[in-house]
Amino acid sequence: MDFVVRPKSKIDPDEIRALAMQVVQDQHRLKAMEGMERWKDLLEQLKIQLEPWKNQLEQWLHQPIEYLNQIPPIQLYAAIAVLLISTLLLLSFRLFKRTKSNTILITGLSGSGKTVLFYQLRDGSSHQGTVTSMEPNEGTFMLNSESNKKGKIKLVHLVDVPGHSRLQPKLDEFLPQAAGIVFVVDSLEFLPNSRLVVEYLYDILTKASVVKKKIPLLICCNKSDKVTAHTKEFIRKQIEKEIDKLRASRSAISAADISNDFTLGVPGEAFAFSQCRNKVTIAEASGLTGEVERVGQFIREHVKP
Ligand SMILES: Nc1nc2c(ncn2[C@@H]2O[C@H](COP(=O)(O)OP(=O)(O)OP(=O)(O)O)[C@@H](O)[C@H]2O)c(=O)[nH]1
Ligand SMILES: [Mg+2]
Repeated sequence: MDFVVRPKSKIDPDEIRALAMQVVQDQHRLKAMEGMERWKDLLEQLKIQLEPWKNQLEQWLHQPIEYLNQIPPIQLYAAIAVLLISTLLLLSFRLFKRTKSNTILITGLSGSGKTVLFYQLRDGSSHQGTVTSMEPNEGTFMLNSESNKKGKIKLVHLVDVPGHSRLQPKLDEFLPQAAGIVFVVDSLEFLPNSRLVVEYLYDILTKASVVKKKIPLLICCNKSDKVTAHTKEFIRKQIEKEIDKLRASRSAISAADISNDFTLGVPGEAFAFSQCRNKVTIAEASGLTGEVERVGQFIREHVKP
């Protein structure tokens, strides 16, 4: 059998492949360079277009810089300080305004009529037959007396804190956000409960959270619909007298367990509500019959529309 021996090719395939690769790479590089050239041209054009603007800006800035250089440094620093302080004041004022609370707390002994008052303010009805509250009753709403008013009215967040002695500490949870306190007193059963009423009121009026923030308080002499109800003047005098006595006994045992954050009144003078750091006012009302105008007024005074 004859075999044809082919002569070995002089063309090396690897060399050809390498050459082809080289050509492709060169083409890519050429394209990239062309692209870059185009960008460079564009940037150049932009630079030329922006040149007049740059000159104009320099001209504008030149005058104020010259002017600033002429002002003595002290005057300049003073002007900057005034600007900074007024900006800070403006910001803090806006912040303060935004965080102004709309919370009003209704508190007082059990059975004084807080829950009836709460519903009267909300719905204009008394929800007869309420039972002793075991939980704070709260809601955010428009006062019923203002339901016909037009325009923007700020909603009120009302919290009725139960008067049961075990639940009274709940008040502390709400005090930090309070814009005002309505302290409800049963004007019918005032005398038999006066000691308890005064102790609770005294504790509230001496709390740091109340004194420091000067939270206004309204003593609401409730159940004024009954003829046997005591007048607000009688109740005010009686409470002031009782606070006077309580103050003396509390300061005598100040080293003992009962400790109040602040003391009330002026030492050596008979106690009067006018001596309190926070504003204390007194009004008559009847949650049952809907005579709650003074309470509504107090709320609006401290929750601005
Ligand atoms: N005559 C009269 N009775 C009222 C008035 N307000 C409330 N009452 C009555 O007093 C009782 C107690 O009322 P509530 O509103 O439940 O008392 P509260 O203060 O919420 O009591 P606690 O939830 O236990 O803290 C109820 O029988 C009411 O009908 C009022 O203005 N006049
Ligand atoms: Mg209640």
